[in-house]
Amino acid sequence: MKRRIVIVAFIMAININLGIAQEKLLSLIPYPQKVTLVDNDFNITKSVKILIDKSDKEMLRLAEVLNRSLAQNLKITSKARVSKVIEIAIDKSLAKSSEAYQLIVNRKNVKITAANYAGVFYGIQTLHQLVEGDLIKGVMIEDEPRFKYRGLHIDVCRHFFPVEFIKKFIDVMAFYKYNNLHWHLTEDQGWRIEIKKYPKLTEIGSKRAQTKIGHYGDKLHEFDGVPVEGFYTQEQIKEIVAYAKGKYINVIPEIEMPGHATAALTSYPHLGCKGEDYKVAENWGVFHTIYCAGKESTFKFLEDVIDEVVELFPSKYIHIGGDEAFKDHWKECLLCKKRMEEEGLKDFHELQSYFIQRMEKYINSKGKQIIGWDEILEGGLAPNATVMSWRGMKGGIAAANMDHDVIMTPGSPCYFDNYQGPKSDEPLAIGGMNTLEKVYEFNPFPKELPTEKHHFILGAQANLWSEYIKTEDHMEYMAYPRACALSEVLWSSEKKSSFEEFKNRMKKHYEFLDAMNVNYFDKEK
Ligand code: TNX
Repeated sequence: MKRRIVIVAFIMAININLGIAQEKLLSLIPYPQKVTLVDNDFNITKSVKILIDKSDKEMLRLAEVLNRSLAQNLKITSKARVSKVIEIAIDKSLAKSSEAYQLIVNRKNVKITAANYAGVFYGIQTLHQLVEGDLIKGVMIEDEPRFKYRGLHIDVCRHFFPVEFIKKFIDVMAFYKYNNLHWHLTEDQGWRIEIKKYPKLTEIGSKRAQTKIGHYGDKLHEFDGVPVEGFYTQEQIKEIVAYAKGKYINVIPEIEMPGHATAALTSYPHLGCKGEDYKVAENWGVFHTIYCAGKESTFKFLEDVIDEVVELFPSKYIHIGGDEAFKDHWKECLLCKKRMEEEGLKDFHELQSYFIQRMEKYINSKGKQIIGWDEILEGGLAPNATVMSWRGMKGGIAAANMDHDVIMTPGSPCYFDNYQGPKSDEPLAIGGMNTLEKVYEFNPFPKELPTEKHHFILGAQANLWSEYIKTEDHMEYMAYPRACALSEVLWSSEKKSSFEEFKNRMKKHYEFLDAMNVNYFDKEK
């Protein structure tokens, strides 16, 4: 009896291994949930047509997306009777997650079906990765993401990155099935979003005279004398938001408060407790400058800013920061103390919580939700807030246990501004060590969190803080291939492949990145 069990287990093991071994042949990232190989490839010839419902405008646009991703110019038809077709269609009966799709490739046809357009779009991304010359590998794929929030964050404040680069960044995100771009738009070192009511934010706040040379921990404080400036006009912001939408990526703006506000206070000094003596920061680290929580004018200003922001971003979420707010200026401010008395707040954490909750109420009244860094847990969490857990996973665990939504972005391994290889071989970075393997092995569900709370973990995100990232090439170098690994963490099944096997598939993806003219770190090269 025992022997039979052993034999059955052995045969099962062989089958499972063979299954995985077979899958290894396909260089797909993120790897789909279910792949079955079909010994029956599809040949793309000039006579192949794209079959769609032409009365459907979005499908027509997706047919063009398909043509572009296949580097083809195939005719688009609505006639079902043509012989060889690549069909893309909505099928409402596929009621899986809103981003699920099915992809079938055989000798005669290619067919992508999904209950929603996003699924069709993801099917097209997978199809793109299956093309070898004029051949598409025969497969049957059923796919849907493991997490509904799959994000990358980009800091355009410490260094500015132009519109064209943001679009290119979005292109690569879409290729790896990310669906949220967290756009960090305001900081001590620069305010990067045009606000019509407060023009000085960009006239003054988007410019700094120079930048500290070297690491901020260095004793020597030498500056390079090179001005850094730049901001996005509202027209450019709309352009980027629309561009991202076309790739099923939601753009979440971050307007930092109450700390990280030096550029705003340099533009409008009366909003700070001190009322004067601010300068757009030229160094890195955490600053003492903070919006005054005692003045009504601070809230009026921030509400006005939010009024313009909500018009520009259809995103359900507005990120309001909340991180690293030193309270020293509040402690010396009579108005802040008066506010605490009036509101019955017992410490400065509670004053920060008052600040965030007041802004949350305003943002909720606009039909939007706030996201804040995990410091917003201190002094009392705003009732409807989603928490971004960055100081490890503990903030996220606490928030999920309080039935709040969470996005995991722990410094290790989600801070892509950290080193990815030996320090001596790498360009200057902030510190840490987040290797590709560490990213690949990341599990956004912490062991300590009870399973019944897992649904509060919406997903995860990697952050690209740009203190030491000055160029587009360098930004891409820090992002890839780590963002490829994270895409698989976020999309593929928990029982995903081994890291060795992922690295194998990555070889083909270095070619994809080359084809997209994207720079990357590649230890193997
Ligand atoms: C912490 S993460 C910050 C950023 C820095 C980053 C550098 C967070 C909410 N605040 O201001 O750029 O570390 O890794």
